[in-house]
Amino acid sequence: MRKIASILALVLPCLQAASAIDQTVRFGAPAAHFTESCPLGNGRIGAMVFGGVNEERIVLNESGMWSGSPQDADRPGAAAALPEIRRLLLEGRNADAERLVNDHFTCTGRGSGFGNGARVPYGCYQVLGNLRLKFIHAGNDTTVRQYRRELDLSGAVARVSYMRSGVRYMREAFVSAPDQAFVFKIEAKKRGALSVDINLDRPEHFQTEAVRSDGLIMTGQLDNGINGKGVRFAARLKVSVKGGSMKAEGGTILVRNADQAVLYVTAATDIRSFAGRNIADPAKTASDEADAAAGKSYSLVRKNHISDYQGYFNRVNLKLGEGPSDLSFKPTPARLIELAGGNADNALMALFFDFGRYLLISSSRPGGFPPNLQGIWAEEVQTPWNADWHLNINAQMNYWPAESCNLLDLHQPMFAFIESLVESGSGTAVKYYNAGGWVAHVFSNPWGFTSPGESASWGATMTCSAWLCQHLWDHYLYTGDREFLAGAYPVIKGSARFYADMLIEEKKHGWLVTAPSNSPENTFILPDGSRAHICLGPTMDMQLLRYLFGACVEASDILGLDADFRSELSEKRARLAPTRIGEDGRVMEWLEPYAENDPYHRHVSHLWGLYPGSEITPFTMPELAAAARKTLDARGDGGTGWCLAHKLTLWARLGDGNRALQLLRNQLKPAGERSVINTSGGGTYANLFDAHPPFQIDGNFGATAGVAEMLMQSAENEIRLLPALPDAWPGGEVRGLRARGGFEVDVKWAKGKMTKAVIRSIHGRGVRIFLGLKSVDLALSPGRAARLDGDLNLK
Ligand code: FUC
Repeated sequence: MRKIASILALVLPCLQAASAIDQTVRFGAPAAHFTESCPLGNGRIGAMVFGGVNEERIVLNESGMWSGSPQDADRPGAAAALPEIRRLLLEGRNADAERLVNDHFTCTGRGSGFGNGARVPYGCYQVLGNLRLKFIHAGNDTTVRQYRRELDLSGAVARVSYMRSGVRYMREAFVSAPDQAFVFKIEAKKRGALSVDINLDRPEHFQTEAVRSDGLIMTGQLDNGINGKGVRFAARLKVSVKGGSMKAEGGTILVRNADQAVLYVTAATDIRSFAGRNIADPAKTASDEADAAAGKSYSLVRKNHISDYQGYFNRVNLKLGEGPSDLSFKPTPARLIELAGGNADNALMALFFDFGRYLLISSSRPGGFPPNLQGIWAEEVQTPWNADWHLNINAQMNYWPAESCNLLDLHQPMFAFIESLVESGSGTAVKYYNAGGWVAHVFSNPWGFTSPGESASWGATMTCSAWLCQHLWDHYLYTGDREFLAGAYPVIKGSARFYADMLIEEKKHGWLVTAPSNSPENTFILPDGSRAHICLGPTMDMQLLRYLFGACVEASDILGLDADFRSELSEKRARLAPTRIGEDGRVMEWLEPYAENDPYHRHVSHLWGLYPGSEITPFTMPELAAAARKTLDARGDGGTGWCLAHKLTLWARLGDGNRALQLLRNQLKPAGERSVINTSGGGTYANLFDAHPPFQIDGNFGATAGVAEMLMQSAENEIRLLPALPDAWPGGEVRGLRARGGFEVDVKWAKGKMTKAVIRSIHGRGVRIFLGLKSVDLALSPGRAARLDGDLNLK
C-alpha cells in the first residue's frame, strides 16, 4: 500500500462525457395494461400514458390520495401480557407465546384491514383518476401506421406518434415539478385534423364539471373509514388549442378541427403532509396552479421541466459496453424476452439501472411523501397491501439508491416520514412494551400507524423503526452534515432508547435480546414439529440494534451530548446476541438452530448485516461471509422482485459479480401481465416496473442500488472500485456515484480491468481506495480530485 500525503490537483472534470447512450423505453403498441404504460411523475403528481390510438387513457395520481384517518390501534392492556409472553419464550414455549401475542399483542380495531384498508381508518393509497381522450380521426382509412410509443428517460418525456389516413399525429407528455402540472401536447401534422373529446373520472366518490369552455374540475372526498369525510381532492384540467374550436358539453371538453391542443392537469388534496404542502382548498389550489402553468408557453414549461429533471438525472451516467446497439431501438418488451432467452443486452441492464434513478426522481421530492409500495402510481381504489409503507424491507429499499446514486437531496421525504412516526410510536412503545422512546412495526401510513400488525406471524417485527433510523445515520455518513445530524439525533436517540429499555437477557449465554419478535415473515419448526414465528432475538434484530446503538453512540459523541446514555448503549451493544454460524455452515436466522418451514423464503433478513448493513464483509469477517454465501445458495436465486434485488445487492457485497448478474437477469425476466399476489414469481413488466407480482416498485430501486454496489462500494473511510464486476460486462464506465465520507467517483474499465478512476472530494478528506487486493491512501481537500490509472497510480 502506498501513502500519499496530499494531492494538489485542482478538481478534475469527470471522465469524458460518455458517448451517446440510449436511454429510452420503447413500445411498438399502445398499452393494454397498467404495467405496459409509461410512468411520469414530479414526486407528487403521477401519470401513466397508455397511448391508445382512438382512446387515450392517462391514469392520474396524487401522492396525498389516501383514504382513512388517524386511529388509535394500540391494544389496551397489551403491556400486561408482556411478562407472560416473555416467560413462555424464555422457557422455549414459542407456540404458546405466539398464541398470547395473537390474542393480546396485536393491533386493535380494524388494524390495516388485513391489507384491505380502503374503507377502514387505516386507509389506502389510491388512484386520483383517469384523463380520457376520445379521438375522432379524419379520413376513412382506419389503418394505423408507424405507431411508436416511448418514455425518454434522459428528459422524462413520454411520446406517442402514428399515421392514420395520411396524417401524422403526435403526443408528448411530462409532469413538471417547477410548474406542478401534468402537461400533454397533442398535434396533428395536417391543419384542422385534430378532434378529441376529453373527460376526467375515477371509480368512485367524485364529480366532474366544466369550467368555462376550456376546462374541467373533478372534486371529491375519500372515505375516512368512519363517516366518509376523509381527504378532499381536486384535479383541474385546462386546455389551450391552436386552430379549430373548443367548447364544454356536460362534463366533456370537445375540441374540433384543431391543429394542436395542450392539456394542463393539476391536482391537490387537503391531506396533512409531513412537511411543506398543507392545502385548505384543493379546488382553488389546483385551479390557481392550472392557470399559472397554462399562462406560460408550452416550450417554456417543457424547458424548465427538462432542466429541473436533468439536474438530478445527469449526476450519474452508466455505460455498459459501446454506444447504442441495434437492440436499443427495438421495443423494450421484446428485449426483455430476448434477454431471458439468453441474449446479451448490457444496454438493457444499464437502462434498467437508469429507470430506477428515473423513478426516484419522479416519486420523491423534498416536502412530499416518500414513494409507497407503488411509488406514486396506482390505478385502483383498493391497492395491493394498501400501497402503504411496509417497513420490514420495502419502504427502505425504495431509498437504497438515494445516496450511492447521487440523489441525496431526494432522501428528505423519508426523513420527514420517519419523524412523523415518533409521536404515535412513543405511545405504542409504552402501551406494549412499557418502554421509553418510540417504535414502529411492520407497516405505516400518513396517519401515524405504529402498532403491530394483525398477526404474530408477520405483524410482530418491532425493529422496523431501527431499520428506518439507518437512513438518517447513513445520510450523515455520506454528507457529513452536522446540522442534519443534530436534527436527526433526537429521532435516533428515541429509537435507541426504546430498544435499550425493552431488551431482556436470554438464559443460555446472558445475551440481550428482543422479545417478543419474529424474523420477518418466516416460519420455523420447533423440536416437537409444530410451527411458529414468535421468538427471542432473531438475527436481524440483533444486527439492526448493533447498527443503531453504534450510530447513536457515534452521533452523541460527535454532537457532544448524552454521555451517560452513550455508556449505557455501548455496554448493552456489547451484550447483544452475535451473528452466529449454524452447524450447517449457514448464518443462523434465529437464536436457536430451528429449521425453516420454507427453505426458499423470500426474506433473507439474517443477512441484513451484509446489506444494507455493514457488519459482515468478506474482508473483515471472512467466515461469516462464507456462511452468507452458503445461506444464499440454500435460499436459491428465485423470489419476489424485491427479494431478487436484495439478493443482487448481497452477492455484490460478497464480491461475486457473476452471481449478482445472474440475479439481475432473473429479475429482468418478463413477468407477463401477472398481477395476482405471488411470492415466488418476481420479474419485470413490459414497462420495466418491478413485479412482486403484483407491481411493487421496491425491486426497481433495489436493483439500481445493486448495480451501483457491483461497480463501487463504500464504507466510512474506504472506497472499493469495481468490487463485483461480472465477466459479461468487460467494458464500460460509470460517472458520478457517491461514496460515504463525501466523495464522488467515476470509473472506467476495459477488458475486465479498470483503466482509470477519478475520486472527487465533496467534503471528504482521507480515504483508502481499493482495487481488488491493491490499495492506496488518498488525502484530499474538499473541492479537490485525484485521477488514478489502472494500477492506482496517481496521474
Ligand atoms: C412484505 C413482503 C411481501 C410484500 C409486502 C408488501 O411484507 O413479505 O412479499 O412485499 O411486504
